[in-house]
Amino acid sequence: MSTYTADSIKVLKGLEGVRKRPAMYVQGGTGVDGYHQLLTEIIDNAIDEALAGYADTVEVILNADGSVTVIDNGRGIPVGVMKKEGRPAIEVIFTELHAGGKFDSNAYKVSGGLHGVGSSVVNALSTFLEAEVTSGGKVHRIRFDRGEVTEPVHLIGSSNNGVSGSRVSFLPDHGIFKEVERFEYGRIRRRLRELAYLTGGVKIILEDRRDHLKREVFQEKGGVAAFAAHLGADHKSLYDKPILIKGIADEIEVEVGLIHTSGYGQTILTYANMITNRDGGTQLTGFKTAYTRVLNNYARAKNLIKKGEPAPTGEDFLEGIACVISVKLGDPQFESQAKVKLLNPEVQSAVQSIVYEKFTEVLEENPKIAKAIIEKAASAAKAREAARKARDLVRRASPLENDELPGKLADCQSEDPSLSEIYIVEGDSAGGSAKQGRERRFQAILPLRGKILNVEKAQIGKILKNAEIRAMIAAIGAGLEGTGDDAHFNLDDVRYHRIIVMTDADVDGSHIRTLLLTFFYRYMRPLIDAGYLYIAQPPLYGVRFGREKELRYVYSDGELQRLLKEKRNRKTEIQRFKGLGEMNPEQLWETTMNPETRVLKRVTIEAVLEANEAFEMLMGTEVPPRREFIEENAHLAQLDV
Ligand code: 1YM
Repeated sequence: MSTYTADSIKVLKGLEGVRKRPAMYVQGGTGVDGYHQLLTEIIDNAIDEALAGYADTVEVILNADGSVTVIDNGRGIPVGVMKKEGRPAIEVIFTELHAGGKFDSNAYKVSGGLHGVGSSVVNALSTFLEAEVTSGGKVHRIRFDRGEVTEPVHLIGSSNNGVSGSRVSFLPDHGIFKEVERFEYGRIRRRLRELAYLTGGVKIILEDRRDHLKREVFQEKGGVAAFAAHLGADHKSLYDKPILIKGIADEIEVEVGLIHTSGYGQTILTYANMITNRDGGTQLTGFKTAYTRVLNNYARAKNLIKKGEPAPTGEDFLEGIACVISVKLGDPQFESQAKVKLLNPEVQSAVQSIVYEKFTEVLEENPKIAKAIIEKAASAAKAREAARKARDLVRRASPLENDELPGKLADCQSEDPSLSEIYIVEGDSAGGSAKQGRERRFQAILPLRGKILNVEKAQIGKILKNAEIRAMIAAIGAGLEGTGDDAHFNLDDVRYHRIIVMTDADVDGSHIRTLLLTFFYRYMRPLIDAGYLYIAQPPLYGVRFGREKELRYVYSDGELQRLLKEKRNRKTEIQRFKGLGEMNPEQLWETTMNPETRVLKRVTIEAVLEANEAFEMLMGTEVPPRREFIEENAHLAQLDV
């Protein structure tokens, strides 16, 4: 047997293994996640070429036939025959498992999705894969079907204008990714936009040729600093330009972008080799240590904390920050397959020393910025003190953490949370109807009076004094999180596994619903993650037809139009329900509360980042688009938050 044949048998065996057990090679499995990871892998190869300095443009095209094309203007994937293998490099790259690392001359490879198994896995799991390489004035092409070479590398043309690059097209095998329909524009867009920030200047184009042509260009020369500004854009910033900290230590590239805003939350995104680490890790620890130390030193040296005032803690210094920490290194180690946390200890010291040195410089050179940050932290410290006192007060008056239930609550009889529901109802009169109409064995009612507090705009001390909020905390019975100190939200203590927000179907109702969702999002987030939060859907109209006057409930304007068309010939009576209070208890039960007939929308968080954006856009700013947005989106749940 010639080495060529022996090699190809080995290769086939390898790729066969991938097709037999795809989940072993693709971290996201054979669902939508895995499907998109194939694309991520090819995109990452193109991005690597850009980061190595050889390409400045990467293009992704979603083709009409469902396949995808990725193009870069780099050196071109090598097509020459490799002496040792006796085969063209490009063929080896797309057919040999683990080919990636062996040739990589890059200091690091950013691709993370397939833990380095790379291009050959994409090939094995695609009905076809085609690559065209332009380099040295020649254009070559190779094609594979389900991992097997069907057209070996051959010359297809010449190119005399000095351009070079790679173009890879493939169609994931739907016999393997059975339940996946197609590539999702939104998901790909999100990743490309993120990459545009993280690469700091690479031009990234996304084109969709499937339904109607759509094309977007992402290019962020401002890099992580622009990213931070974007994350903080919904609040007023405390100074003009975001701060950029950059450096290399111990062969680890560190980039931090940050800005301080008038908001009260903190948004910190952490990346290692462009992979997001949701739980941070050593890069985050290194940053926080240096950041706090620098600010403490500065405040002390310049006497910026007044005598008798509480000293800011690390968390106080982070109030209102929007920050992106990105590190690139040769051998990233993660806590789990999901790569949620970075472990490399050397990263902590690298980030710490770079942030310490550069951030000190920034403060020395910009005393106004330094003063703004420290004043903000001092006020956070005061608010924290006040909150602690308020919490103590609240505990004494009507303890958050004991069993005392609010007077307005009409509780259910069941004590089994998995069977119990609570309706949080706008207004006392609707609350009254709901109390009469409910099935008291498992349905509890908590009426709220008027508008609830906008928690985005209030400090925690004030939030905890608000009667409506205290009633919700006590009724739900699981505390709250995000208030610093020792406060926790404990999902196991939740008294109802269905928490149903029921507000009027008008602008005020949707505003109240938004305020409630914001509260839950900020302070009882695990409720949403667990799928316990719902929105009730009361009808908009009651319509009667003809002589027998049968009453039909209608839940949207579109439905009303359809119904009117359908029953055109019968002169009709339309009643618009302006508020829940206009329905009697029986009607409320029948339309909105009876588990057999009602429609509930579950509130989910698709992407934390987008939820954040949506909420901040809705709740955080002073700008007018907010009201417009609320009015247009009477049904917030449709936002997918
Ligand atoms: C659309 C996807 O894969 N571009 C790409 C890949 C490579 C190179 C350039 C490249 C890298 C190197 C030298 C090097 C790859 N090369 C290899 C291997 N775009 C896309 N552009 N010359 C060209 O890293 O030294 C693997 S990928 F293995 F040949 F080096």
